[in-house]
Amino acid sequence: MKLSFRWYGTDDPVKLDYIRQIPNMNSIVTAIYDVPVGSVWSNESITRLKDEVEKSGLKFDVIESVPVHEDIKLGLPTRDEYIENYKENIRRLGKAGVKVICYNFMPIFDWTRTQLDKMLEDKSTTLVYYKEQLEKMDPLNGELSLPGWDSSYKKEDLQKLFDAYAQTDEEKLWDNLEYFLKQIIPVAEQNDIKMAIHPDDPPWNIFGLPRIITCEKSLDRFLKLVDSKYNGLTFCTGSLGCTKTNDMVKLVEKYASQGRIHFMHVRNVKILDDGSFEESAHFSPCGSLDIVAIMKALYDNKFDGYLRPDHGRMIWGETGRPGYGLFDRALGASYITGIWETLSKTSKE
Ligand SMILES: [Mn+2]
Repeated sequence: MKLSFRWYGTDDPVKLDYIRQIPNMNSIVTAIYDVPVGSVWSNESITRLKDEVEKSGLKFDVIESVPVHEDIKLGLPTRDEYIENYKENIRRLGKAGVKVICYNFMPIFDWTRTQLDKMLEDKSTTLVYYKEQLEKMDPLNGELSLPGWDSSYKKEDLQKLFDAYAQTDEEKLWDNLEYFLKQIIPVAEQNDIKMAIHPDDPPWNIFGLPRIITCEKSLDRFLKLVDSKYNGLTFCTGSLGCTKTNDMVKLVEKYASQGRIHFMHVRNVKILDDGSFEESAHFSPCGSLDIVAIMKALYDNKFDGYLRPDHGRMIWGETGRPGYGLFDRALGASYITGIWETLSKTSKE
């Protein structure tokens, strides 16, 4: 297991030097953020980013994300041009030593929450998804702002995208994903980069838009589209795990034993009764997931990919990017490291 940490570049209030001080930290997970989705990343900006990361004593080997242009997801004629750009990005990142690229295939919206600063009993704040709040949101009224989402869309553009997706059901989205994978996975193989799709978060349709990477059945289907180890998963426990119908321990065991998990996002989530959930501290009793059992499933299957603590709460007065402060994620990283050390020292072999 190679411990890693997401970093948003030089503008991130969480400095690389701080991340470096977290025990057992190995790699930085980052991306080029100042280019439009679908364009080719310049070699200069890749090199600058790599140098910056390596200067701090950490490794530059995981990219999250190279985003997939909506035209690819929609299967528009213009997709081929964007797929060529995507391939070029894989080649360039391969030359820079990158080993894993995380991406997702969610239409329009990335991870979705209804509130970013819900206060918990201990007065920390966290990200939540309340079904009741979501049902009151109108993505087309021009006021919606969501984290992890490109809010630069103009109202008219968003309406056009929604219209386009009205013709794109789940099966069409699967076809478009397959078309994309069949072109990019051979390039990933040639450049020794493992592609790792992030599951949909939350793993169900929102705002009437289809979502397909949601459960065991869909993960099986996804892995068969191109049956290569270069076509793998970012296994996000907080995304797949926000519904009780997904058994995290069983799924981690299954896909880790198949060698198809290249990147783990480990976080805990508290599932509420009505299809809502709250993000919680990593410690198992704080949420609905058994983090020790998840780590044991990885350990027993000799997981040697990358792993990062996922979102954290805001604690100790920290302010900054919701979910991506330093303190709670560092606590999560240390908790994970402690579990891993215990497993390695007490296992029989
Ligand atoms: Mn995740």
